[in-house]
Amino acid sequence: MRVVNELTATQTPRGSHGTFDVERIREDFPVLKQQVHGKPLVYLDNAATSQKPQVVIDTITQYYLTVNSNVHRGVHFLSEQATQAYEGARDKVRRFLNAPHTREIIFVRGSTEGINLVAQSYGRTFLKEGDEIIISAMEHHSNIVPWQILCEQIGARLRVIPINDNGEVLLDEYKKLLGERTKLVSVVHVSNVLGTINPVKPIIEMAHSRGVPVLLDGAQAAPHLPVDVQDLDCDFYVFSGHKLFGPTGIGVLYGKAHLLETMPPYQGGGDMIRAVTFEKTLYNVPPYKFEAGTPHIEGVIGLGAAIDYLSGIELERIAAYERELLVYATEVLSSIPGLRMIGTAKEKASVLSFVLDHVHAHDIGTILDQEGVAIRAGHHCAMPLMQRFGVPATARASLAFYNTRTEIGMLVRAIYKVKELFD
Ligand code: 7TS
Repeated sequence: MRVVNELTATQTPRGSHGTFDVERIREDFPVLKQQVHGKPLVYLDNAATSQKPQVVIDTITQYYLTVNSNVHRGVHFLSEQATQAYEGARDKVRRFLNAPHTREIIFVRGSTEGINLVAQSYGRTFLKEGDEIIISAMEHHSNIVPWQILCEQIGARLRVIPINDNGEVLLDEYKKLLGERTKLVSVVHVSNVLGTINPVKPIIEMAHSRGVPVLLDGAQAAPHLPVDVQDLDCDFYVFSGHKLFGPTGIGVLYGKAHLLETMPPYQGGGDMIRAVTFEKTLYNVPPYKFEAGTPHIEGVIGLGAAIDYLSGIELERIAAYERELLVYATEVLSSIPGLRMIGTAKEKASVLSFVLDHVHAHDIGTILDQEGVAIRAGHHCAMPLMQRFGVPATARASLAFYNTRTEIGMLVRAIYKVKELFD
Protein backbone atom coordinates (compact mmCIF):
# COMPACT_ATOMS: atom_id res chain seq x y z
CA MET A 1 0.00 0.00 0.00
CA ARG A 2 1.57 3.20 -1.27
CA VAL A 3 1.31 5.69 1.54
CA VAL A 4 1.26 3.26 4.41
CA ASN A 5 4.28 1.36 3.17
CA GLU A 6 6.17 4.58 2.51
CA LEU A 7 5.42 5.75 5.98
CA THR A 8 6.66 2.62 7.72
CA ALA A 9 9.69 2.47 5.46
CA THR A 10 10.82 6.07 5.93
CA GLN A 11 10.29 6.49 9.67
CA THR A 12 13.37 4.75 10.97
CA PRO A 13 12.80 3.91 14.60
CA ARG A 14 14.97 5.68 17.14
CA GLY A 15 17.71 3.91 18.93
CA SER A 16 18.32 1.47 16.12
CA HIS A 17 22.05 2.16 16.05
CA GLY A 18 24.69 2.27 18.74
CA THR A 19 23.63 2.35 22.36
CA PHE A 20 20.07 1.90 23.53
CA ASP A 21 18.89 5.51 23.68
CA VAL A 22 15.78 5.26 25.83
CA GLU A 23 15.15 9.01 25.86
CA ARG A 24 15.00 9.10 22.07
CA ILE A 25 12.77 6.03 22.06
CA ARG A 26 10.37 7.74 24.48
CA GLU A 27 9.91 10.55 21.96
CA ASP A 28 8.21 8.04 19.69
CA PHE A 29 5.43 7.47 22.24
CA PRO A 30 3.23 10.59 22.48
CA VAL A 31 1.15 9.27 25.37
CA LEU A 32 4.19 9.18 27.64
CA LYS A 33 4.58 12.97 27.50
CA GLN A 34 1.46 13.51 29.58
CA GLN A 35 0.96 14.50 33.17
CA VAL A 36 -1.69 12.79 35.29
CA HIS A 37 -2.93 14.27 38.55
CA GLY A 38 -0.35 17.00 37.96
CA LYS A 39 2.55 14.52 37.92
CA PRO A 40 4.56 13.15 35.00
CA LEU A 41 3.00 9.88 33.85
CA VAL A 42 4.99 6.79 34.83
CA TYR A 43 3.37 4.03 32.81
CA LEU A 44 4.12 0.65 34.36
CA ASP A 45 1.07 -1.31 33.23
CA ASN A 46 2.54 -2.69 30.03
CA ALA A 47 1.43 -6.26 30.71
CA ALA A 48 -2.17 -5.06 30.49
CA THR A 49 -1.55 -3.10 27.32
CA SER A 50 1.44 -1.24 25.96
CA GLN A 51 1.63 2.23 24.44
CA LYS A 52 1.80 2.87 20.68
CA PRO A 53 4.60 4.59 18.81
CA GLN A 54 3.67 7.50 16.54
CA VAL A 55 4.42 5.41 13.46
CA VAL A 56 1.66 2.92 14.37
CA ILE A 57 -0.83 5.75 14.92
CA ASP A 58 0.21 7.41 11.64
CA THR A 59 0.02 4.16 9.69
CA ILE A 60 -3.56 3.60 10.82
CA THR A 61 -4.49 7.21 10.02
CA GLN A 62 -2.87 6.95 6.59
CA TYR A 63 -4.76 3.75 5.92
CA TYR A 64 -8.08 5.53 6.48
CA LEU A 65 -6.95 8.69 4.67
CA THR A 66 -5.78 6.92 1.54
CA VAL A 67 -6.81 3.33 0.90
CA ASN A 68 -9.65 2.25 3.15
CA SER A 69 -11.57 -0.57 1.42
CA ASN A 70 -12.34 -4.23 1.96
CA VAL A 71 -9.75 -6.94 1.32
CA HIS A 72 -9.75 -10.05 -0.90
CA ARG A 73 -12.88 -8.89 -2.74
CA GLY A 74 -12.65 -5.83 -4.89
CA VAL A 75 -10.97 -5.65 -8.26
CA HIS A 76 -10.59 -1.93 -7.81
CA PHE A 77 -7.39 -0.09 -7.00
CA LEU A 78 -8.04 0.66 -3.33
CA SER A 79 -9.11 -2.88 -2.53
CA GLU A 80 -5.97 -4.23 -4.15
CA GLN A 81 -3.86 -1.80 -2.14
CA ALA A 82 -5.61 -2.74 1.09
CA THR A 83 -5.22 -6.45 0.33
CA GLN A 84 -1.53 -5.97 -0.41
CA ALA A 85 -1.00 -4.16 2.88
CA TYR A 86 -3.03 -6.76 4.78
CA GLU A 87 -1.17 -9.71 3.30
CA GLY A 88 2.13 -7.82 3.58
CA ALA A 89 1.53 -7.55 7.33
CA ARG A 90 0.92 -11.31 7.47
CA ASP A 91 4.38 -11.81 6.04
CA LYS A 92 5.84 -9.39 8.61
CA VAL A 93 4.27 -11.51 11.36
CA ARG A 94 5.62 -14.66 9.73
CA ARG A 95 9.14 -13.21 9.77
CA PHE A 96 8.68 -11.92 13.33
CA LEU A 97 7.91 -15.46 14.53
CA ASN A 98 10.22 -17.10 12.00
CA ALA A 99 7.31 -19.25 10.84
CA PRO A 100 7.96 -21.19 7.64
CA HIS A 101 4.75 -20.17 5.79
CA THR A 102 2.31 -17.26 5.75
CA ARG A 103 -0.56 -19.77 5.62
CA GLU A 104 0.38 -20.63 9.20
CA ILE A 105 -0.39 -17.08 10.40
CA ILE A 106 -4.04 -16.53 11.34
CA PHE A 107 -5.32 -13.15 12.40
CA VAL A 108 -7.59 -13.30 15.43
CA ARG A 109 -8.80 -10.76 18.02
CA GLY A 110 -6.03 -11.56 20.47
CA SER A 111 -4.43 -14.31 22.51
CA THR A 112 -7.80 -15.17 24.04
CA GLU A 113 -9.45 -15.79 20.70
CA GLY A 114 -6.43 -17.74 19.44
CA ILE A 115 -6.67 -20.18 22.34
CA ASN A 116 -10.45 -20.49 21.99
CA LEU A 117 -9.98 -21.23 18.30
CA VAL A 118 -7.60 -24.10 19.02
CA ALA A 119 -9.82 -25.44 21.83
CA GLN A 120 -12.96 -25.44 19.71
CA SER A 121 -11.52 -26.39 16.34
CA TYR A 122 -8.63 -28.72 17.20
CA GLY A 123 -9.89 -29.78 20.63
CA ARG A 124 -13.45 -30.63 19.69
CA THR A 125 -12.29 -32.55 16.64
CA PHE A 126 -9.36 -34.54 17.98
CA LEU A 127 -10.02 -34.94 21.71
CA LYS A 128 -12.64 -37.20 23.25
CA GLU A 129 -14.03 -38.31 26.58
CA GLY A 130 -11.35 -39.30 29.08
CA ASP A 131 -8.55 -37.42 27.28
CA GLU A 132 -6.40 -34.99 29.25
CA ILE A 133 -5.16 -31.47 28.62
CA ILE A 134 -2.18 -30.21 30.62
CA ILE A 135 -1.81 -26.57 31.63
CA SER A 136 0.27 -24.98 34.40
CA ALA A 137 -0.62 -23.40 37.74
CA MET A 138 0.39 -19.96 36.47
CA GLU A 139 -2.02 -19.63 33.55
CA HIS A 140 -4.06 -16.55 32.71
CA HIS A 141 -7.81 -17.30 32.69
CA SER A 142 -7.57 -17.19 28.88
CA ASN A 143 -5.55 -20.39 29.03
CA ILE A 144 -7.77 -22.07 31.60
CA VAL A 145 -11.40 -21.33 30.77
CA PRO A 146 -11.38 -22.29 27.05
CA TRP A 147 -10.08 -25.73 28.09
CA GLN A 148 -12.68 -26.04 30.84
CA ILE A 149 -15.39 -25.27 28.31
CA LEU A 150 -13.94 -27.93 26.02
CA CYS A 151 -13.71 -30.42 28.89
CA GLU A 152 -17.39 -29.88 29.69
CA GLN A 153 -18.34 -30.32 26.07
CA ILE A 154 -16.49 -33.56 25.45
CA GLY A 155 -15.84 -35.04 28.89
CA ALA A 156 -12.08 -34.43 28.88
CA ARG A 157 -10.04 -33.57 31.97
CA LEU A 158 -7.72 -30.69 32.86
CA ARG A 159 -4.42 -31.49 34.61
CA VAL A 160 -2.27 -28.78 36.18
CA ILE A 161 1.53 -28.66 36.47
CA PRO A 162 2.38 -27.39 39.97
CA ILE A 163 4.92 -24.64 40.63
CA ASN A 164 7.39 -23.95 43.42
CA ASP A 165 7.41 -20.92 45.73
CA ASN A 166 9.59 -18.96 43.32
CA GLY A 167 6.99 -19.42 40.61
CA GLU A 168 8.79 -22.04 38.51
CA VAL A 169 7.05 -25.06 36.99
CA LEU A 170 8.08 -28.42 38.40
CA LEU A 171 9.27 -30.37 35.38
CA ASP A 172 9.37 -33.66 37.32
CA GLU A 173 5.70 -33.25 38.15
CA TYR A 174 4.98 -32.40 34.53
CA LYS A 175 6.70 -35.59 33.46
CA LYS A 176 4.46 -37.57 35.80
CA LEU A 177 1.34 -35.91 34.40
CA LEU A 178 2.27 -36.73 30.79
CA GLY A 179 0.62 -40.03 30.02
CA GLU A 180 -1.41 -42.13 27.63
CA ARG A 181 -4.42 -39.87 28.06
CA THR A 182 -2.57 -36.60 27.44
CA LYS A 183 -3.72 -35.16 24.12
CA LEU A 184 -2.67 -31.52 24.40
CA VAL A 185 -0.35 -29.31 26.44
CA SER A 186 -1.04 -25.56 26.67
CA VAL A 187 1.28 -23.41 28.76
CA VAL A 188 2.21 -19.79 29.12
CA HIS A 189 5.59 -18.72 27.71
CA VAL A 190 6.00 -15.79 30.14
CA SER A 191 3.70 -15.41 33.16
CA ASN A 192 1.75 -12.14 33.36
CA VAL A 193 1.83 -12.23 37.18
CA LEU A 194 5.19 -13.77 38.06
CA GLY A 195 7.23 -12.80 35.02
CA THR A 196 8.57 -16.36 34.91
CA ILE A 197 10.02 -17.35 31.55
CA ASN A 198 8.98 -20.98 31.36
CA PRO A 199 11.36 -23.71 30.13
CA VAL A 200 9.17 -24.18 27.09
CA LYS A 201 11.71 -26.09 25.02
CA PRO A 202 11.95 -29.06 27.42
CA ILE A 203 8.18 -28.84 27.97
CA ILE A 204 7.66 -29.17 24.22
CA GLU A 205 10.29 -31.90 23.77
CA MET A 206 8.76 -34.00 26.52
CA ALA A 207 5.26 -33.65 25.02
CA HIS A 208 6.51 -34.39 21.50
CA SER A 209 8.28 -37.53 22.67
CA ARG A 210 4.74 -38.79 23.31
CA GLY A 211 3.31 -37.29 20.12
CA VAL A 212 1.40 -34.59 22.04
CA PRO A 213 1.06 -31.13 20.45
CA VAL A 214 1.85 -27.98 22.46
CA LEU A 215 0.28 -24.53 22.42
CA LEU A 216 2.28 -21.63 23.86
CA ASP A 217 0.50 -18.56 25.19
CA GLY A 218 2.96 -15.87 24.11
CA ALA A 219 0.90 -12.83 25.17
CA GLN A 220 3.65 -11.67 27.57
CA ALA A 221 6.60 -13.15 25.69
CA ALA A 222 6.31 -11.69 22.19
CA PRO A 223 6.72 -8.06 23.40
CA HIS A 224 9.88 -8.89 25.35
CA LEU A 225 11.80 -11.81 23.83
CA PRO A 226 12.72 -12.88 20.31
CA VAL A 227 10.33 -15.73 19.44
CA ASP A 228 11.29 -18.39 16.90
CA VAL A 229 8.50 -20.93 16.45
CA GLN A 230 10.72 -23.24 14.41
CA ASP A 231 13.40 -23.30 17.05
CA LEU A 232 10.81 -23.81 19.81
CA ASP A 233 9.04 -26.38 17.63
CA CYS A 234 5.70 -25.43 19.23
CA ASP A 235 2.57 -26.51 17.38
CA PHE A 236 0.54 -23.39 18.16
CA TYR A 237 1.62 -19.95 19.38
CA VAL A 238 -0.63 -17.01 20.24
CA PHE A 239 0.02 -13.35 21.01
CA SER A 240 -1.90 -10.05 21.18
CA GLY A 241 -1.17 -6.98 19.06
CA HIS A 242 -2.07 -4.48 21.77
CA LYS A 243 0.65 -5.78 24.10
CA LEU A 244 3.14 -5.59 21.23
CA PHE A 245 2.82 -1.81 20.76
CA GLY A 246 0.15 -2.35 18.10
CA PRO A 247 -3.61 -1.77 18.02
CA THR A 248 -6.24 -3.44 20.17
CA GLY A 249 -8.56 -6.06 18.74
CA ILE A 250 -5.90 -7.84 16.73
CA GLY A 251 -3.78 -10.84 17.55
CA VAL A 252 -2.12 -13.82 15.97
CA LEU A 253 -2.46 -17.56 16.07
CA TYR A 254 0.46 -19.44 14.54
CA GLY A 255 -0.24 -23.09 13.81
CA LYS A 256 1.78 -25.73 12.03
CA ALA A 257 0.38 -26.12 8.53
CA HIS A 258 -0.26 -29.85 8.78
CA LEU A 259 -2.43 -29.28 11.87
CA LEU A 260 -4.32 -26.29 10.48
CA GLU A 261 -5.13 -28.28 7.35
CA THR A 262 -6.90 -30.98 9.35
CA MET A 263 -8.81 -28.56 11.59
CA PRO A 264 -12.39 -27.49 10.81
CA PRO A 265 -13.33 -23.79 10.67
CA TYR A 266 -13.90 -21.97 13.94
CA GLN A 267 -16.53 -19.63 12.52
CA GLY A 268 -18.47 -19.58 9.27
CA GLY A 269 -19.02 -16.61 6.98
CA GLY A 270 -17.51 -14.67 4.11
CA ASP A 271 -13.90 -15.17 3.00
CA MET A 272 -13.51 -18.59 4.66
CA ILE A 273 -15.29 -20.42 1.84
CA ARG A 274 -14.40 -21.67 -1.61
CA ALA A 275 -17.94 -22.42 -2.77
CA VAL A 276 -21.32 -22.41 -1.08
CA THR A 277 -24.57 -24.12 -2.01
CA PHE A 278 -27.48 -24.75 0.32
CA GLU A 279 -26.48 -28.39 0.37
CA LYS A 280 -22.78 -28.06 1.09
CA THR A 281 -19.95 -25.58 1.58
CA LEU A 282 -16.37 -26.09 0.50
CA TYR A 283 -13.97 -24.32 2.81
CA ASN A 284 -11.07 -22.13 1.85
CA VAL A 285 -7.49 -23.12 2.68
CA PRO A 286 -5.64 -21.88 5.81
CA PRO A 287 -5.25 -19.15 6.89
CA TYR A 288 -8.47 -17.90 5.24
CA LYS A 289 -10.44 -20.91 6.49
CA PHE A 290 -10.06 -19.40 9.96
CA GLU A 291 -10.72 -15.74 9.09
CA ALA A 292 -14.48 -15.51 8.59
CA GLY A 293 -15.93 -12.10 7.75
CA THR A 294 -14.33 -8.75 7.12
CA PRO A 295 -11.15 -8.79 9.20
CA HIS A 296 -9.67 -6.06 11.39
CA ILE A 297 -7.82 -4.56 8.43
CA GLU A 298 -6.56 -1.42 10.17
CA GLY A 299 -5.48 -3.58 13.13
CA VAL A 300 -3.48 -5.94 10.94
CA ILE A 301 -1.77 -3.08 9.12
CA GLY A 302 -1.09 -1.29 12.43
CA LEU A 303 0.37 -4.49 13.86
CA GLY A 304 2.64 -4.73 10.81
CA ALA A 305 3.87 -1.19 11.54
CA ALA A 306 4.51 -2.12 15.19
CA ILE A 307 6.55 -5.13 14.10
CA ASP A 308 8.56 -2.97 11.68
CA TYR A 309 9.20 -0.54 14.51
CA LEU A 310 10.36 -3.27 16.88
CA SER A 311 12.50 -4.90 14.21
CA GLY A 312 14.22 -1.54 13.77
CA ILE A 313 15.26 -1.59 17.41
CA GLU A 314 15.79 -5.37 17.50
CA LEU A 315 14.16 -7.62 20.07
CA GLU A 316 17.55 -8.82 21.34
CA ARG A 317 18.50 -5.27 22.33
CA ILE A 318 15.09 -4.66 23.87
CA ALA A 319 15.41 -7.87 25.88
CA ALA A 320 18.89 -6.93 27.09
CA TYR A 321 17.79 -3.42 28.14
CA GLU A 322 14.71 -4.74 29.92
CA ARG A 323 16.70 -7.45 31.68
CA GLU A 324 19.02 -4.85 33.14
CA LEU A 325 16.07 -2.64 34.16
CA LEU A 326 14.30 -5.62 35.75
CA VAL A 327 17.38 -6.55 37.81
CA TYR A 328 17.67 -2.94 39.00
CA ALA A 329 13.94 -2.66 39.81
CA THR A 330 13.94 -6.00 41.64
CA GLU A 331 16.86 -4.90 43.75
CA VAL A 332 15.37 -1.58 44.80
CA LEU A 333 11.85 -2.91 45.37
CA SER A 334 13.11 -5.86 47.41
CA SER A 335 14.94 -3.47 49.73
CA ILE A 336 11.67 -1.79 50.80
CA PRO A 337 10.77 -3.03 54.31
CA GLY A 338 7.50 -4.99 54.41
CA LEU A 339 7.43 -5.55 50.64
CA ARG A 340 7.29 -9.14 49.39
CA MET A 341 7.90 -9.99 45.78
CA ILE A 342 5.58 -12.63 44.30
CA GLY A 343 7.50 -14.36 41.52
CA THR A 344 11.21 -14.79 42.06
CA ALA A 345 12.07 -17.26 39.31
CA LYS A 346 15.64 -17.39 38.02
CA GLU A 347 14.45 -16.69 34.48
CA LYS A 348 12.18 -13.67 34.47
CA ALA A 349 10.96 -10.97 32.13
CA SER A 350 9.52 -7.52 32.73
CA VAL A 351 7.01 -8.18 35.54
CA LEU A 352 7.26 -7.19 39.22
CA SER A 353 4.38 -8.40 41.38
CA PHE A 354 4.43 -7.55 45.05
CA VAL A 355 2.41 -7.26 48.22
CA LEU A 356 2.93 -4.86 51.12
CA ASP A 357 2.33 -5.74 54.76
CA HIS A 358 -1.01 -4.36 56.03
CA VAL A 359 -1.97 -2.73 52.70
CA HIS A 360 -4.41 -4.09 50.14
CA ALA A 361 -3.10 -4.15 46.59
CA HIS A 362 -5.95 -1.92 45.40
CA ASP A 363 -4.97 0.75 47.91
CA ILE A 364 -1.40 0.60 46.61
CA GLY A 365 -2.70 1.04 43.06
CA THR A 366 -4.93 3.98 43.98
CA ILE A 367 -2.26 5.86 45.90
CA LEU A 368 0.36 5.23 43.23
CA ASP A 369 -2.07 6.62 40.67
CA GLN A 370 -2.26 9.88 42.62
CA GLU A 371 1.52 10.04 42.22
CA GLY A 372 1.24 9.58 38.46
CA VAL A 373 2.38 5.96 38.61
CA ALA A 374 0.16 3.54 36.64
CA ILE A 375 0.32 -0.07 37.78
CA ARG A 376 -2.26 -2.83 37.95
CA ALA A 377 -3.66 -4.21 41.19
CA GLY A 378 -5.83 -7.29 41.45
CA HIS A 379 -5.81 -10.95 40.54
CA HIS A 380 -4.55 -10.25 37.01
CA CYS A 381 -6.96 -12.81 35.55
CA ALA A 382 -5.03 -15.56 37.33
CA MET A 383 -7.19 -16.35 40.36
CA PRO A 384 -5.85 -19.91 40.84
CA LEU A 385 -2.34 -18.45 41.00
CA MET A 386 -3.41 -15.99 43.73
CA GLN A 387 -4.72 -18.98 45.69
CA ARG A 388 -1.40 -20.79 45.17
CA PHE A 389 0.45 -17.88 46.77
CA GLY A 390 -2.21 -17.32 49.43
CA VAL A 391 -2.88 -13.71 48.50
CA PRO A 392 -6.15 -12.12 47.33
CA ALA A 393 -4.35 -9.81 44.94
CA THR A 394 -0.98 -8.31 44.09
CA ALA A 395 0.27 -4.95 42.93
CA ARG A 396 2.04 -5.35 39.61
CA ALA A 397 4.47 -3.07 37.84
CA SER A 398 5.21 -4.29 34.33
CA LEU A 399 7.97 -2.86 32.18
CA ALA A 400 8.47 -1.99 28.56
CA PHE A 401 11.60 -0.83 26.77
CA TYR A 402 10.56 2.83 27.08
CA ASN A 403 10.67 2.69 30.88
CA THR A 404 13.67 4.11 32.72
CA ARG A 405 15.58 3.85 35.99
CA THR A 406 14.23 7.29 36.89
CA GLU A 407 10.72 5.91 36.61
CA ILE A 408 11.62 2.99 38.86
CA GLY A 409 12.82 5.60 41.36
CA MET A 410 9.44 7.35 41.12
CA LEU A 411 7.69 4.01 41.70
CA VAL A 412 9.78 3.41 44.81
CA ARG A 413 9.12 6.91 46.15
CA ALA A 414 5.39 6.40 45.60
CA ILE A 415 5.49 3.08 47.47
CA TYR A 416 7.15 4.80 50.43
CA LYS A 417 4.27 7.28 50.35
CA VAL A 418 1.84 4.36 50.65
CA LYS A 419 3.80 3.03 53.60
CA GLU A 420 3.73 6.44 55.32
CA LEU A 421 -0.04 6.54 54.99
CA PHE A 422 -0.58 3.02 56.35
CA ASP A 423 2.20 2.58 58.92
N1 7TS B 1 -2.38 -14.72 28.25
C1 7TS B 1 -1.60 -13.98 29.04
C2 7TS B 1 -0.36 -14.56 29.62
C3 7TS B 1 -1.95 -12.66 29.30
O1 7TS B 1 -1.17 -11.92 30.09
C4 7TS B 1 -3.13 -12.12 28.75
C5 7TS B 1 -3.58 -10.73 29.05
C6 7TS B 1 -3.89 -12.94 27.90
C7 7TS B 1 -3.48 -14.23 27.69
C8 7TS B 1 -5.10 -12.44 27.22
O2 7TS B 1 -4.76 -11.50 26.25
P1 7TS B 1 -5.87 -10.73 25.42
O3 7TS B 1 -5.10 -9.73 24.64
O4 7TS B 1 -6.56 -11.73 24.59
O5 7TS B 1 -6.78 -10.12 26.44
N2 7TS B 1 -3.11 -10.23 30.26
C9 7TS B 1 -3.49 -9.10 30.90
C10 7TS B 1 -2.87 -8.67 32.06
O6 7TS B 1 -1.96 -9.23 32.62
N3 7TS B 1 -3.47 -7.52 32.45
O7 7TS B 1 -4.43 -7.22 31.57
C11 7TS B 1 -4.46 -8.19 30.60
